[in-house]
Amino acid sequence: MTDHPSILIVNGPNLNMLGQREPAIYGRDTLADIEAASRAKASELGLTIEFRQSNKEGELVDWAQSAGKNHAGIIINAGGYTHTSVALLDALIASDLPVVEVHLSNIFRREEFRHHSYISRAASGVICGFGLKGYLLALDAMAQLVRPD
Ligand code: CA2
Repeated sequence: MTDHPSILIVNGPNLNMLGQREPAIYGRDTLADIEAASRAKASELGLTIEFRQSNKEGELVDWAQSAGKNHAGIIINAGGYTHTSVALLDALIASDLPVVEVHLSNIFRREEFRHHSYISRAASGVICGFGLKGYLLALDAMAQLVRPD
């Protein structure tokens, strides 16, 4: 784990539909495309990743709670739960791991209710508005957090 730290990349509700609807907001990349690009980027950075998606809040909470057993950091796009979930915030804080929050869209150019993220209080930083590239930027940031030079 110290040689190639493992990063848990968590995707929340509806992100499994990427590429099928709303391309004007979320682009044409599928979640599988994001996973493949993240895997390649992680390998360049000397990291490994585990890439997951769930539509269930409790499952996201479970993953955050147990992440510390096998992972050195968490990158999370919590989807709609970003704007609603105190439970996910609590679990991310309890993980005691570095967290980078990512969003495909620029949530600040969108509806007012998307401007607030509950989970940002657990995050070292937030990246939004760069589509798939945001996940790669998050990995760059995470590499620094888990292995500062
Ligand atoms: O911009 C992001 O990455 C979001 O986390 C995406 C969430 C949204 O609720 C957040 O405010 C911002 C929604 C993901 C839904 O993804 C879809 C993909 C294709 C079709 C419909 C929804």
